[in-house]
Parts: sequence; C-alpha cells; structure tokens
Amino acid sequence: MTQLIIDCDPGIDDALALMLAASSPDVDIVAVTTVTGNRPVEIAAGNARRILDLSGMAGVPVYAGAALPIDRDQARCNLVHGEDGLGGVDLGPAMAIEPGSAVLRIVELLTRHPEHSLTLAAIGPLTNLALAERTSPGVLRRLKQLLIMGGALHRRGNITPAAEFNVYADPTAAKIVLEAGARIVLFPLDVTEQAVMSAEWIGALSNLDTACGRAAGLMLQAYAARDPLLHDVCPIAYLLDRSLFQVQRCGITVECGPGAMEGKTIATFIGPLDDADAQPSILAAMSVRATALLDAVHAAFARLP
Ligand SMILES: [Ca+2]
Repeated sequence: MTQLIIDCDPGIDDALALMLAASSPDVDIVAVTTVTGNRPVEIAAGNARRILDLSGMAGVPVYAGAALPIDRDQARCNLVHGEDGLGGVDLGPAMAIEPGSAVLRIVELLTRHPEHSLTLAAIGPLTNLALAERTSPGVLRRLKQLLIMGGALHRRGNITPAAEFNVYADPTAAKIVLEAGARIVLFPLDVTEQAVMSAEWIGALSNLDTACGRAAGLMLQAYAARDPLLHDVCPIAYLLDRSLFQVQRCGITVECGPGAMEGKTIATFIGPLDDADAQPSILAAMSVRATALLDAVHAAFARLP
C-alpha cells in the first residue's frame, strides 16, 4: 500500500490524476494539498474537494497552501483550464476544506510518519514543498519518493520557449525542491508530451456512464482542444505500474534569473539508471508506453463511481 500525499493545482489533468489515485486499491491518499498554479489556490482547493468527493474520497482532507510564489508578489496563473480550472464543468458546490496551512500539514505529516514511509506526488508549482523544506530543512528527504511533474529537458517549454509551466510559475521553489537531496522521480514534458489523448479515448471515458467518467469526458473535451496531454496523470500512473515508463538518472539545475531562460530546467547530465557514481542526481522518466498508459487509465476509471 502506498501512502500518498498529492500536492496539486486542479486543473483538469490534476483532476484526472486525483481520480486515478482514488481508483487504486493500492493507494491510500493521506492528504491533498493545493497551491496557486493554473488558477489561484482557493479555486484549486475547492476543485480538489469536488473531485475527491465525486471519486468516493470524501474522507480525504484537503488543505490550501501558498497563494503566491516564494519570492514574487504576483502569481503566474493561466487560463488553459478555463476560469474555474475545470473547463467550465459544473461539479456543484464544494464542501469546506480543512483549516490550517498545507505547508505546515506537509511538514507535520512527514515528521510524524516514519522516515521513507510517505510518497508525495507534486503536480503543480513547487511552492508548498519549497516552503516546507525552508520551514524544516531536510524534511523532503524523509519521503520514500517524491514524484514531480515539471520541467523540460530536451523539449521546448509549454509556457515560454524555455520553460514548462510548473517550474516557470515558481522557479525558486523548483530549484529548492530539486536540490533538496530527496528521492525524486521527475516527469518532464519529454515524457508527458508522449501521453497524447485521442478524441476516441476521451469518448470512451465519457461512455463509461459513471459520474467520474462523464465528468472526465466533459472536462477533457474542453481541455484537449488546447493541450491533449495527460501531464499530471504520469506520476500517479508510475505509482500504479512503473513498467509503463523508461527512467534515466540525471542532474538538474533550474534557471531562476529573469529573462528568456527563466524557469528552464537544465540537465547537467543524463545517464543510465544504474550510474550510482553520478551525484547529486535524481531520476527522470524520459519515455512512456503511451497506448498501455491510456489503456491503464481507462481501466482504472471503470473502477470509479
Ligand atoms: Ca497541475
């Protein structure tokens, strides 16, 4: 059983990632924390609450975290997922989220649980995790695994030519987290841009005739016209079946300064997985068996309410 925290900014692909985690009998979602990303944090938190309730996970607590990047006074939101973050799909009013800070909750959970027992999937900007690391230095090294959707190693960015959105939204936070010495598996655009949804696949999800299938189908019809990729689903799918992904060892640095390169993730090296001499290093998923991934997600959705 994987005990999992999901830090997210729903976001349509975040919504699918939450549903995928909810579908698995092998995943225990301990908490969901939210951050300003695609949309402001209060919208993200409400969306996470709605998606979990729809997925039969009303008991999973949702906490709101950082409203602003770590060293900026303005958030860098976008409208790829619509004003409401869910492509205009009405999931009804959201129940209340938990009081208290997502950052402090992350620190508390990682401190209270035995070392290397919790896994965290970060599928939004990394502000909450960087603030947790600043609050309690070394806390991210207590994770069993830290799965991160972010960055672009050989590909062009998706928000600027140099940068992927989650890193660009808070480059300083990404640098703090990626250099924290944690057991990281990164899912950059290099792999997520292989996870392409087809109109037929989206139609098949809608045809499941379940609450989650219908909601996912409607959200994806709104989203796929702009970005038909399952970015945030990849780290959760890796938890469920690692054999879907090909992983390499690499070193990463983040460009934080202003200018054309801001938010760029630069690989200092990319080598074989067993290159244990290469330190400091993290793992990066560089390719995925896309058809098998789509099949696995569809099968998982068939288990949801
Ligand atoms: Ca996201």
